[in-house]
Amino acid sequence: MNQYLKLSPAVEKAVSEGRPVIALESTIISHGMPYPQNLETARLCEAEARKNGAEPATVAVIHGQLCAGLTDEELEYLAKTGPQVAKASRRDLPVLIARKADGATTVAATMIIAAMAGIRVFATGGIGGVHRGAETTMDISADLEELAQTPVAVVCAGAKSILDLGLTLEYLETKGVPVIGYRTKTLPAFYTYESDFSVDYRMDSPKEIADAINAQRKMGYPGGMLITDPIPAEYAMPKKVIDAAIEQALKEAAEQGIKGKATTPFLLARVCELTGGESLKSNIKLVLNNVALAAQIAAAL
Ligand code: PSU
Ligand code: MN
Repeated sequence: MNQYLKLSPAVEKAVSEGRPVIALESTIISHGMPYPQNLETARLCEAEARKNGAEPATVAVIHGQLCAGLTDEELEYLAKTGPQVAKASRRDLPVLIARKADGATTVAATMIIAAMAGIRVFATGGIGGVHRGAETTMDISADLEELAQTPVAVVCAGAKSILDLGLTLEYLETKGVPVIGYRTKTLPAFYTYESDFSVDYRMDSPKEIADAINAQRKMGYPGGMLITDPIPAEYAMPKKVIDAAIEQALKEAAEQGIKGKATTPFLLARVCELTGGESLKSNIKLVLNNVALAAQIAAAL
């Protein structure tokens, strides 16, 4: 086992016994939602995974250790410290380890640590992707490269339209990442259950998805899979409301010269503020929905 990896006793036991385990990320806790809803959501996600028969492994870097499975004190620390905790993507891991520092892991970094731990399914809210205007900024999330090379299936509610959804799909196609729609042919757009884009394949059961994941592994080539799980209709937001908030947030980001790793957290926080509590409520519901599906897929593997 990797010398920097540390599994919680519950995760270690579940992995070694071959029981279902799912990874959960921590940037969503520290940079994706405000306190105290972030802490409540992190705890609810763990409970939802257990309810659906899977052991939750929330991933973070703590004192330079790559942790899969956190204590409640660690969850609370990440939630309360918020954006003061380093946002940790692939490029940040070596430095955080060397400095024995803490980091909240993005989708990319969570996939790396999940794969090291032998965890094959991971649930989150939304992934990073190709940002609008990427043809000049070159802002493309490391999450996409990770999906191309690391064998973990990521369940998400699609992507927020802070991203260019069409270019994100093109990038995933180039990189050979299958994009699955759970009970839909349409790519979900996070707060809304549909967009103008299509997924590669529609699948209607956790078993069907598990079969594709197993086939990908048995072929012996690298890479993950993106499973998009639409927000339940009763929690979706009106498209007009959310589009207006996103446009406003993008405008402010450009005016303030927000760049690099600050871009996604800035946009997430502004969209949340601009829509009041409504978008946050949707966000929490869709994450829990994804956790339930991820747990069912892990059980079917
Ligand atoms: N999109 C969301 N919510 C999130 C993120 C993205 O709707 O919380 C977080 C995830 O942790 C994701 C990261 O991996 O932002 C992407 O950041 P960047 O675009 O800087 O790669
Ligand atoms: Mn970026």
